Amino acid sequence: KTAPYNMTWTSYHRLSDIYGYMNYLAVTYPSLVSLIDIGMSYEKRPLHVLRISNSSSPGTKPAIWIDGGIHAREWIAPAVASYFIQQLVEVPANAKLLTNVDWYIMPVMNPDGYEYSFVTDRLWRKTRSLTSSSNCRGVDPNRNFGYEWGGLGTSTDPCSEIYKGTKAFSEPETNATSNFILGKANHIKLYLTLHSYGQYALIPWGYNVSYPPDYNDMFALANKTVSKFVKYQFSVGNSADLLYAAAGGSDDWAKSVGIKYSYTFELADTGKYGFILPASQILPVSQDFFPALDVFATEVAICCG
Ligand code: PAY
Ligand code: ZN
Repeated sequence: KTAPYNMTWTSYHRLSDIYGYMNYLAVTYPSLVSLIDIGMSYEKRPLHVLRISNSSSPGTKPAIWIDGGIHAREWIAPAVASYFIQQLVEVPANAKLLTNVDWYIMPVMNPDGYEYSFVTDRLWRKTRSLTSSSNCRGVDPNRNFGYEWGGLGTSTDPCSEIYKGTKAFSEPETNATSNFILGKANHIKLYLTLHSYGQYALIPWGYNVSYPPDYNDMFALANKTVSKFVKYQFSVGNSADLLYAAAGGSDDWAKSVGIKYSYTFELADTGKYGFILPASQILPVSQDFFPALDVFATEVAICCG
């Protein structure tokens, strides 16, 4: 008997396979999973979020948000996010992760870019919206969020890889995502965005080398989390310190709207393959990371339950 979906974690999958799997789960486990359409991309692809909750009234427990695929070419991120979905929903031993928290997982925040990176340009990073330059498309979604928008590490040039867009949330993808999160801002206590590569756990602020007042709490939790990792060693620190200043990132915005824990995790590797991480590493990367979810869920239940 073959599965009624095409998803695996041994190769990278097109959007239709990832969405097909999310849809399958929503139909198969209606008491646990809801497929939420939060809007449309520039090219009119649906923006799918999966809510995983064993609660009869979701919204009463604290929640954890995880997204991937803000950047098109970082294929490991949607693969890992969809692995988390699979583990949380389909592995009974992981049901304990649903006891104290609800999960919102958006594996592909930038579906137009993701598809474009399969079909046309493997190293595409941005969205696919038209710009004022007829030769250059797309905005860097991770420079398009509305906190300190347009600051350091951003560009006004539509041809730049770090083009910030014409205004904060100019992109339908960042606009829909931020509106959805804002609507749940009382419940979401941890925001995690998956990128690659570098093996870093990055902590706000990213717009400048400066630290939120509860930076130490964020640092302690990130450290506890990465100490679970066996195969892939991560460095933990402030974004602007460890990498570079970059304003308009989703993590800064999430922190700015009051989500206590907000992180950008740069997944494997440290540069050998970079964005072109072999599919044979999807499972090792995902399995190494998965125990982090328990660390996060435990802390969120304590801090904010
Ligand atoms: O929080 O400072 C932050 C985000 C930094 C990321 C960004 O530039 O948006 C870092 C890059 C990313 O994942 O997009 C790192 C990769 C390797 C890149 O494209 O340079
Ligand atoms: Zn990225």
